[in-house]
Amino acid sequence: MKPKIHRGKLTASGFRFAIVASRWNDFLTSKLVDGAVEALEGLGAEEDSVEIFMVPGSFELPGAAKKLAETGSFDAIVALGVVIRGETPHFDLVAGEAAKGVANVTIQTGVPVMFGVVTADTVEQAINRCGVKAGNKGYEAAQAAVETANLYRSISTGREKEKPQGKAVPHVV
Ligand code: INI
Repeated sequence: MKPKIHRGKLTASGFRFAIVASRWNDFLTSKLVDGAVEALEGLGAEEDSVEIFMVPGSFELPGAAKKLAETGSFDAIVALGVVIRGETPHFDLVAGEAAKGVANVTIQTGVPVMFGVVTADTVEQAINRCGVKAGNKGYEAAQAAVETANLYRSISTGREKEKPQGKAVPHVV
């Protein structure tokens, strides 16, 4: 048996994206936004297909993402923020709610929301994940958004479907 593998293409053309970003630790989140825009542009997103929405902190990301998902105007949403343990006694609450909330929005609305929130113990660690020196979680999250939007569209339209190969297995409901 050789099951068909479905993968989302890495092409952003023809899709619409929302970036929702937290203002907390702005010197770092702005780098995540830059990385996300660079990734979308590099993958062929059209000029007016990307919109950016700013929220006060990472805790507010899921609520804004839900509103955006409900508009039906976006194929994928990229949620960006930076939560640093050293800066807040409620690190676990903010980071946990952001992660849980973002996952819930995807499940409730069917619009994929990427978790591009850097959670770090120190500013130094956060800097390393925001593309100031090397990797950029915003860039990665935007790439994941493109891949997932493509996959979801192909699942919905069935465009990738081919004639079944080998023995057909009846599916009884
Ligand atoms: N929000 C962040 O995005 N990062 C943080 O590091 C942070 N700290 O340290 O507290 C933070 N707090 C604000 C929070 O996200 C909400 O905006 C606030 O609690 C109002 O709801």
